[in-house]
Amino acid sequence: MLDAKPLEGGKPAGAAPVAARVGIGGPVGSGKTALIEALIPVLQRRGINFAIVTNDLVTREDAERIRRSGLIDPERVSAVEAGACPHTVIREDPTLNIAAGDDLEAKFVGLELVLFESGGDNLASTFSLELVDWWMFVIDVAGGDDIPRKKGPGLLRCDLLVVNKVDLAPHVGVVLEPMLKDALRVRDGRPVIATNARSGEGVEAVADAIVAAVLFRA
Ligand SMILES: Nc1nc2c(ncn2[C@@H]2O[C@H](COP(=O)(O)OP(=O)(O)O)[C@@H](O)[C@H]2O)c(=O)[nH]1
Ligand SMILES: [Mg+2]
Repeated sequence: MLDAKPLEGGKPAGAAPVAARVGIGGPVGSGKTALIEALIPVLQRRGINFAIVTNDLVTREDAERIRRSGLIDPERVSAVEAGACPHTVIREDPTLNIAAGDDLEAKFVGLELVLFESGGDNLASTFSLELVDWWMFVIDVAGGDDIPRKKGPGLLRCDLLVVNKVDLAPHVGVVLEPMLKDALRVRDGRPVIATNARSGEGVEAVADAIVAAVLFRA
């Protein structure tokens, strides 16, 4: 993965067409991997040719979990070991992730989409647009209904904010509607989708958003 191919404007030299690249960031445990697991069958049903890159601090745990899930050809899942700072490899120096995406694209002809799961970070993590065309940020209801009001750059700047674990709201004393309203308000009305990655609630809407934003399909 370190022997990245020569890059021309972030794309592999001579390779066309280039798959759309979508980032999935957010705090540890918010449900990024669970959302990917829920998205896999939805994207497959829509006939989308896609692959996944995960980022963990010093392990390949998320990649192994997705590979073992039986939901997708394990060869379509790559792992980048992010080292100490997960945001470094999605923002300051995304070379390893770009190379992982390029490798997948070289391996799977006609690849249309690569999903990049960031290592869990804090509310400040954002993706470099050298790496992704579009990115979402996943927070969860159990993290507290004050999270949107804390306005981290990840939450504010992402193309889509996902508020996951809506099923847990009654158990953690959160009233969902005001939390979603706060999220929409701090984002000046840019998209917010509520999900339960375990039951699949809201996941079709996330797929719709990805498809409309980067695959330009209805
Ligand atoms: N109740 C509930 N649990 C969830 C949901 N999404 C994820 N989880 C659980 O939250 C934990 C962390 O999820 P994971 O996908 O590993 O988070 P990540 O660190 O952001 O990738 C796991 O135990 C998941 O099963 C959800 O929508 N509802
Ligand atoms: Mg994960």
